[in-house]
Amino acid sequence: MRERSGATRERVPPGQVVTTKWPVLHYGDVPRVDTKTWTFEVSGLVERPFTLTYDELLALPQKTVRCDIHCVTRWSRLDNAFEGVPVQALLARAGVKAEASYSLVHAEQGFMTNVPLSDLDRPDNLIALRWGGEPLTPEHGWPARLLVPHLYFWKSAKWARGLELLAEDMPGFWEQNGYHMRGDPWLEERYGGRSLTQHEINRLRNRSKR
Ligand SMILES: Nc1nc2c(c(=O)[nH]1)N[C@H]1C(S)=C(S)[C@@H](COP(=O)(O)O)O[C@H]1N2
Ligand SMILES: [Mo]
Repeated sequence: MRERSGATRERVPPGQVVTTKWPVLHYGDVPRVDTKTWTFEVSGLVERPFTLTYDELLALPQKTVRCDIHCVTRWSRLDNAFEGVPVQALLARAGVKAEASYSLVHAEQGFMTNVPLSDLDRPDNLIALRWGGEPLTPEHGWPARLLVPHLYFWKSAKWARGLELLAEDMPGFWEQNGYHMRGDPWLEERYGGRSLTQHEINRLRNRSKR
């Protein structure tokens, strides 16, 4: 942890502490991934759903995003250089339908996180493949993770496998366990209240598929 200069303070949301390390945080085990069978799917309320192989994803135009990341457990890491495929390029290719207003990001082992479409459809969001010029390490999400740098980092699903566009909001894994549905670090949208029951989750899932 470092002392904060004035300039740093302006970049660090309330209640956060800067770290120069990059902690590893996730539920469950680091999945084993075989890039020969790996796919990335864009589905749900889109005109042209599609599935990419790993090689097809790698062949798409990529860009570098320099950003700060903010974990809800109160660490922030400044000046990260992620490289990957812009989420907006995938959304444009799929053709998001007018009814879509939310998304669920799907990852290995059934992990999900929900992101409103207005937060997903932003130029700094990536399907990130590299960090600091090197491929992501397995514990940080190799081969591909979502990057949504303006929201708390739990929305940046590691080991991402797809985006599903939905009409209604549907809580993902951490959100079902009480994390906020949106997660803006500048508004300290950390926890949204109580955890949901399985019955409530099933009801929401049926509604969002309508
Ligand atoms: N698949 C998956 N992605 C995940 C998580 C998880 O449990 N599973 N945890 C989230 C949380 S809570 C955080 S803070 C970040 C941590 O990313 P890092 O380990 O690369 O720092 O990953 C997010 N992405
Ligand atoms: Mo987190």
